[in-house]
Amino acid sequence: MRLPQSLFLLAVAGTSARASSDKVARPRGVAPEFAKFYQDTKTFTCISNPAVQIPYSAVNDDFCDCPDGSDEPGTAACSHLSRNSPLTVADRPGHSELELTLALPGYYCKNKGHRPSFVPFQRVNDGICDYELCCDGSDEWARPGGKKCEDRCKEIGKKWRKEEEAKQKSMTAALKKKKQLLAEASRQEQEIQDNISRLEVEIKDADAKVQSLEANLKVVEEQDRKVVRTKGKGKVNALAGVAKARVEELRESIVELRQQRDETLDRMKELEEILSKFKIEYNPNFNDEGVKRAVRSWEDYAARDLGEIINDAQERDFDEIVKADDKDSGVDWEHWENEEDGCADSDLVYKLAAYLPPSLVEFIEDKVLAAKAFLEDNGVLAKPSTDSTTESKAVTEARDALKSAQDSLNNLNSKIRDQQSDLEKDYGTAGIFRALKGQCIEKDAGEYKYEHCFLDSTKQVAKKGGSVTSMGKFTKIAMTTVEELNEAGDVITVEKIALEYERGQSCWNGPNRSTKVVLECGEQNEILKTAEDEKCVYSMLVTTPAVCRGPEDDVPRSKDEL
Ligand code: MAN
Repeated sequence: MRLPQSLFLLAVAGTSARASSDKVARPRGVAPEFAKFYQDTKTFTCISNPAVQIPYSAVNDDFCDCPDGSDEPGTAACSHLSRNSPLTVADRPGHSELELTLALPGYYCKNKGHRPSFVPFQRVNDGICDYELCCDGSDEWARPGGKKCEDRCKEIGKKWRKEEEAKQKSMTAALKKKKQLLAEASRQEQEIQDNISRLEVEIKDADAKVQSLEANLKVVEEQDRKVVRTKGKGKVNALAGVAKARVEELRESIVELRQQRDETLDRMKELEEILSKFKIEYNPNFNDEGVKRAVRSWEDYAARDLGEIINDAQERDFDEIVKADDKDSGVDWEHWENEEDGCADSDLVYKLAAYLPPSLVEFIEDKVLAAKAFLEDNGVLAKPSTDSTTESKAVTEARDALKSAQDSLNNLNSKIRDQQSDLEKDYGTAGIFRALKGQCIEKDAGEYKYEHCFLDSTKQVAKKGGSVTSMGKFTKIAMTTVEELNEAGDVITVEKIALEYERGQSCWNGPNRSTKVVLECGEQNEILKTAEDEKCVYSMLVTTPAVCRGPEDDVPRSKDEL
């Protein structure tokens, strides 16, 4: 149910005031609060123009005498005058603005059994029963054309009171919900403030941890540099390792090749024996050209001096090479595997230290290290490579620990920034929309279903196929004006709170979609209607208890709240 901000249409004089005024007979159409102007029964003084006086008999004589229309409270004779906005002087030369404005709000209907109300003067005796404003039918007192408007105030009043009661009930429920929203919003805000306080403590600790780990890394790196100098094993050792493996591989290949060679020689010998036997045993008288050719080839082969296939000296060399023992094979791997690298940058110190008494070595070493660090920090000497392959496990671990502490510090800083910026965001009066943020409501309309998620997004979902189109992302809370009909049926301009959503899906040949969600007081969060005011520019009318105004909202706000 939609609730008007003010449940009363008109400010009507209280009963006691009316009772006292009623003692003096009021002319037709005069409200109790204006009765005092009509007490002189001889002369009538125009209300806004006291200089104009007319005989009392000219009141309600259906002729407009007063410039403010006050002499015709019960007829339409002065209805040409403006009720709300004064006519300009240009419209009626010779008259001031004030003179052309009606002094009375309209024709007063007593509406006994309901509530009194004013009818615009032009509707008096116009032949139409204006029951919504004048339920007693008194606006048609002259019965133009025989028109009689019966008094319907009893039934209309009863219906109105019932509706009013329902509205009051709904308003009470809405204000209760608003109170809950305010409580929730303040709880959420408190939670953010608590988060910030907690994060501040965590950041302090994390910062201290980072500093201590930075110092620790420096110390470990320094120690590592000393250790490298004293235990330096580097590329030579790595090379010795590779060479040893390669030599081992070659040795195995030689053993295998010798074995294959010996097997081949045995087979060759066997074949030569077969052929020698064949040469002796074949029958030369048997005139077989192929056999004769084979025998000749064999004789040529046998006549050739092929020399020793296996050379003894070479064999001895092979025997030496294939010996598995490192020392016997001539290479002292152990020596190379423990060899220090060539001249490191700090080795000079050690070379120098070799000539100094041991008590001075440490002193000199520290001085040299300090000088070297100074030169490195000032870019005179290149800093030693931090390549993980050359740094110790302790340095890697210290560096990793520092990195992970820095990461968690950055993470905490980004969390606190998020929370702080959330606190600075506009969530409406008393931050009430914080409690609604992310809550979604939807409504079917034609081929689409429209969705509104408070302070987040608006969407258009096609019922056929279900494709979702973004109608905008939340940008801000703003005030907007809308035109409405009041209970008297007049168009009035009212200010409302609106939630604005922009940069939605781009529209073919048009702008990016955007939505203005106009909020109204209501018991439920509900989309009343959605309209596409221009191509891809949408508006939604949404009710929510968050914008209902209770009695406390009319109390002037303190300086702090403004
Ligand atoms: C879709 C919908 C409409 C919109 C057109 C623009 O059909 O989003 O609301 O007007 O696209 O092309």
